[in-house]
Amino acid sequence: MSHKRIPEVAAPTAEHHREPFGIGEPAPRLSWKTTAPPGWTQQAYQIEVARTDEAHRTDWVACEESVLVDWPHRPLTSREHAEIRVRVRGADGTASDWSPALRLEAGLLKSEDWTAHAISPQWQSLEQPDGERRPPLLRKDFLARADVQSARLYVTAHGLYEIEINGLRVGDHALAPGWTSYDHRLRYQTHDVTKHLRTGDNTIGAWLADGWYRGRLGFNGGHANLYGDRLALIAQLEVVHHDGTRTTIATDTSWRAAHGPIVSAGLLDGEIHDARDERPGWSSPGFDDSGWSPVDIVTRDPATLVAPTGPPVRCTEDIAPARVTALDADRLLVDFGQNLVGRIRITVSGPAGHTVVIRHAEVLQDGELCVRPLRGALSTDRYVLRGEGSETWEPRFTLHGFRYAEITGWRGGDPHRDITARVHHTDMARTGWFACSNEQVNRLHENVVWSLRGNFVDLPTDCPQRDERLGWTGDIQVFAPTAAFLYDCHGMLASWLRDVAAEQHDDGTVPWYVPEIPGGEQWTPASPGAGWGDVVALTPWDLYQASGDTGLLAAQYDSARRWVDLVTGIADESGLWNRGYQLGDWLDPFAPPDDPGAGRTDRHLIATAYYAWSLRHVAWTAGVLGCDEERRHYQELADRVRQAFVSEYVGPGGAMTSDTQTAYAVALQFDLLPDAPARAAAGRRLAELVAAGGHTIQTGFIGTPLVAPALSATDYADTAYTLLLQQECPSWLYALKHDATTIWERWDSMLPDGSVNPGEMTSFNHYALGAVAEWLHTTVAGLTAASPGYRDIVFRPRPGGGITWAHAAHESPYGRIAIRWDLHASGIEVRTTVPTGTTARIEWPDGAVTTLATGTTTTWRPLGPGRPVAPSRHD
Ligand code: RAM
Repeated sequence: MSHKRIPEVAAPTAEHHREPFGIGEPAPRLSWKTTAPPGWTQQAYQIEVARTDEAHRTDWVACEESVLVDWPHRPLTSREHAEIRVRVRGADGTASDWSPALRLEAGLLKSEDWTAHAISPQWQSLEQPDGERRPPLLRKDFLARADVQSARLYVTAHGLYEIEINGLRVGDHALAPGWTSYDHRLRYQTHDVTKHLRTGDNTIGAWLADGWYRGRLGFNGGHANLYGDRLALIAQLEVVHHDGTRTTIATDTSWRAAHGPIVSAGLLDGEIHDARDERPGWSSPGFDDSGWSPVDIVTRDPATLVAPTGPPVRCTEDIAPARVTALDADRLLVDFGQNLVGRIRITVSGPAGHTVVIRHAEVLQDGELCVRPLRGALSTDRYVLRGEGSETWEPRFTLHGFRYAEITGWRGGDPHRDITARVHHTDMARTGWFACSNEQVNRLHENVVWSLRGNFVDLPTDCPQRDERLGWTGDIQVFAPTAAFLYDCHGMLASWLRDVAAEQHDDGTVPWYVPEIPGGEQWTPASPGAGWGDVVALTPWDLYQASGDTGLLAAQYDSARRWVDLVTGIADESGLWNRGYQLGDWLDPFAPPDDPGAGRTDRHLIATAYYAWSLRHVAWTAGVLGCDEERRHYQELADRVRQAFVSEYVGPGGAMTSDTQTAYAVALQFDLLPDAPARAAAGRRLAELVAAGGHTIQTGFIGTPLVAPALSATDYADTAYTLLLQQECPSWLYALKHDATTIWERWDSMLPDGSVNPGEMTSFNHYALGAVAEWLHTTVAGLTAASPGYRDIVFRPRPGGGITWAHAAHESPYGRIAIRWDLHASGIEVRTTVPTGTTARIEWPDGAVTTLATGTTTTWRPLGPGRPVAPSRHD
């Protein structure tokens, strides 16, 4: 924190954009962060919107808010560029200077802006849907005048695309345009291509591939052509001249298509690239495309084209091999030391036609790749050499989940230099950090971060390696609070939640996963599932808590209501949701490996609990949105369901009908118990059950995120720590014995004897059980939001488990929040950082409260009772 007397404002941000270029909001809400002396508060702000034709400055607006403030001027029009600056004034009259500018640009905001047609190689009308379908290249030559002022490319595809102009790749997005509910919403991307153009002859070229649009997806063999059987490109290159006029080069029937060097590219199966078939110069002028084929126009309603609300998928890190073992003369086993999601780049040289085969796996068995957990995903890339010196290749249109690779036909030099794993995921800003004195807990936390990275690939997936990789609603429902602390995932999840709402069935049923694809008898047609469908009521609220974004609540409100209204229709007269198929406490370690839904907690107890909890959230949401009548309606229903829950599942003295950790944890955390004595009894029983279980885990997807918070909320934090620090199977730390670098799907994805769990659902990269990280942030380190967007902060450290210090930091909408506590022989020292614009306090383990000013403060409190608190020190 700065000691300057004058407040300083950083460049503002728009909506949740990390890169506000080609945005879809005509009136984006603005946020800014101020650094000011302790005690300073904003009383007024002024915003300047500089646009091409005018610079508008608002008057001083009397307002304390600095997060998601309404757009202050007339809405942006398509393609419009604006520069925004902010300044603020405090109660004492001190005003900041103008902030640095945010530069933003609108995309194409109206469907009439699109003149581009969706074009597809003509030959695709003759392709056999299940035959070999080689991905195409598309190209077009065009002329550019000398007076180019700027150029923009608006682009999307049926399938995946990569664009080149004059031989140069455009942008660095991977797997664009991403996976949305294509029939409702297809994202387009905007690129500044001014520098790609030159006066005179130019060429634009596109690679296309099957991707999610027509590639094979899903389990049990999966399905291809889920959205259509023809790939297509929609590209609109707009060149603005110095005199303000515009020339547009758009996809139409003048483009030409041919097969390229990619033989096949599947998200599950991998990519085959035959470099002998490359067409040098194909995306540059002067290339002879007379032998190329014509294209057809296919259908795409431009009204379904939407701008992204979150960042793209891209390569965020390169990882060199940690260990390389030669298995045979030309077969290498590469260990990257980290289970990750991405693809491998190789540099090789050898004769034309020689093939290098790269297979991927998360784990080894008997010194070889163990590919059984991949089920129907081949995850194999093949590169066929051109035969001309050193060749560097990386697949374009696939990603794999792996730590290990087997490379056959290796023809490279030093593998540590010539083999690289390229980590890919949605390129969100990191916003949360945690560390403590226990290295194992730190590794557990790192594993959570890695599982988040691997599964936030345009949509929140369950796993990144096998023939699944779906947007399972239950997984993100339990993980969203953790995710929203660690990364700024609002833009990405807001987009996905739009798709969830769009794919919600007419009766309100939320699909098990979104986008919804056929999934066999168990999942198709989807039926309402507690904990999964509840994503529509709970996750917007969780994101709102992290961001303060009421707009997201408003956008998802109907979807949330439709869900609870549906359940109200299914529940019995008393309010119990006691019928229908339920997954229960999925993957409870007591469930048989082949029946993960058969956990020990009554499935309908869980269903009714979730029903009440979602009703409560819908009532809160209605309250925030000012819908008072609905708030009352849902609150009354919530109270009724709570009563029904108590009569059905909670006996006299608080004993529950399911005597399980999950039952007690759910009842406590969803506030379903009648009174304080019942809560105390439930806490006691929960602690007894955890102790009786030898402090090993006895919970699945539903109970796991709740058990430690429920224990610490009822004064059994010590029990929670013992559970956290357990190393025997099943436990959070058990996986570390097997060198886990991500969170597993099953507590025992790897069995204690080192063999891979024989269950046919055994992922090593699944974030759901990592939701315990939320407890590390809020309770071990003690950083919590007491109001939406961290406008009010409570530091509530609860030391235990022999941990001598802990630290957490979060880049909140108001700025950086941090805590570090250290235990000393006689007391606890807490150093906190509180951003301008927020209030904060420390709630000590003994119940005392210290109010904090903004800035960085060190506070000390003795651990024994009755000793005075040392005064806080502000620095
Ligand atoms: C499996 C995965 C997924 C879970 C569903 C119910 O496919 O474990 O994470 O949500 O089942």
